[in-house]
Amino acid sequence: MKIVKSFSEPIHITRPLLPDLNKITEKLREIWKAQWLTNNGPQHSFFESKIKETLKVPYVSLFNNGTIALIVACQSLRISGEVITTPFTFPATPHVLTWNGVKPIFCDIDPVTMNIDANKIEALITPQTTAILAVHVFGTPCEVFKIQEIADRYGLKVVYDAAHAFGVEIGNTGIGDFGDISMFSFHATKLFHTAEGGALTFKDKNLKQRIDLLKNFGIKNEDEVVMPGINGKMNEIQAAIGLVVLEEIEVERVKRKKINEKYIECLMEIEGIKFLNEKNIGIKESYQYFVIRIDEKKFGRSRDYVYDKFKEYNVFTRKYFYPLCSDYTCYKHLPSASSANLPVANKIVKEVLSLPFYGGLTLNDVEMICSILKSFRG
Ligand code: T4K
Repeated sequence: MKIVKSFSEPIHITRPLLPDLNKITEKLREIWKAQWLTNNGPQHSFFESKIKETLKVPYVSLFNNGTIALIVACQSLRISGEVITTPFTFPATPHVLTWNGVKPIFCDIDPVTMNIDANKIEALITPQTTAILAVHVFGTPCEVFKIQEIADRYGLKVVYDAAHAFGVEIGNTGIGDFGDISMFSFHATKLFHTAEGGALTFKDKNLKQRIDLLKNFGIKNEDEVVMPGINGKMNEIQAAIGLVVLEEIEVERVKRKKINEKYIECLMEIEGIKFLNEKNIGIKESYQYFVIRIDEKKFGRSRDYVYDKFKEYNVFTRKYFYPLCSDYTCYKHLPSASSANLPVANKIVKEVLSLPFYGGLTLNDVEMICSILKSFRG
């Protein structure tokens, strides 16, 4: 039997893209010289224009993190009552609804993409529904055309949590160009980051002014505060990091594409292991996560067994997005949170495992991770 070795150093789920420190220092010098640290400084303005170009969207507003950005997105659209969303996501998604005084209504997910199942949205619409908050989970686009068609028919707003979808395109259209507003997260764990940070993208020119006011306490000028805003501003250091990281993003994407291919090559033959995004024709991918699904019956071991066992080999995988948001103590009382209402999500959440995925991982590391996984078969 082949001997499977452990890693000598811990292998994490991700590592941030860290550009040459000299490039960051150079930017910090510019900031120090300008004596301007936040509140719409020169780095921020330049970065905003760069992000607009990169994401191929008409309007952008930068934020200090993705969660605050999403809270402001809901405020700016005056979303109220009930919003249909997915239970298979990071806690931030339903929490922003609660912070807006809105009731999340959980909709089941698609068995392949793991995104909200567009075919199940309509049955959940009530007179209180004002919007759909969908997530491009792991960077896979939602059924944007079908969702828009439903929203138009019922007069609903569409907000996308595109936290994982930096640079994703459908055809030649930036993913942030769909729906009323999309939110991108620039957290350190994302393909593209500003340490912490985020952005909203949208098509409506009037929203630009409203969103920019909302993220700056509603201050219009020294004499007028026109709405109850919050502090959502991205600072100059975050913007500077973003400008430097942006220069390296395509190189990182190519590295991740190769790692993705290596994983598929090594895992293809294993019975009971499925991948996400096997065929995504016409889609430019984010390469944000590498996610597998483990069929316990066919693989002979459960996802939880694999997750625990990997640690013995110094490999730290993640069960994103377990537990389902519908199982949180703050949401499980909702009728839409019942497992009978969410059969696909409840099945998938026990199968998913995100494997280490970042540009610094070598192809040899990937082969080792896959050999370790193979050795777990029951
Ligand atoms: N919507 C969705 C769908 C999201 O996934 C997220 C965030 C949001 C909204 C909210 O956006 P932000 O407000 O965060 O901009 C991480 C991230 O903190 C979070 O941003 C992300 N989603 C989520 C999927 O992953 P944790 O709790 O898993 O992070 P943590 O600290 O356990 O880090 C994971 C691993 O990454 C570590 O084990 C090692 C590595 N790491 C992490 C950091 C922070 C590093 O190597 N260096 C670092 O600086 O949430």
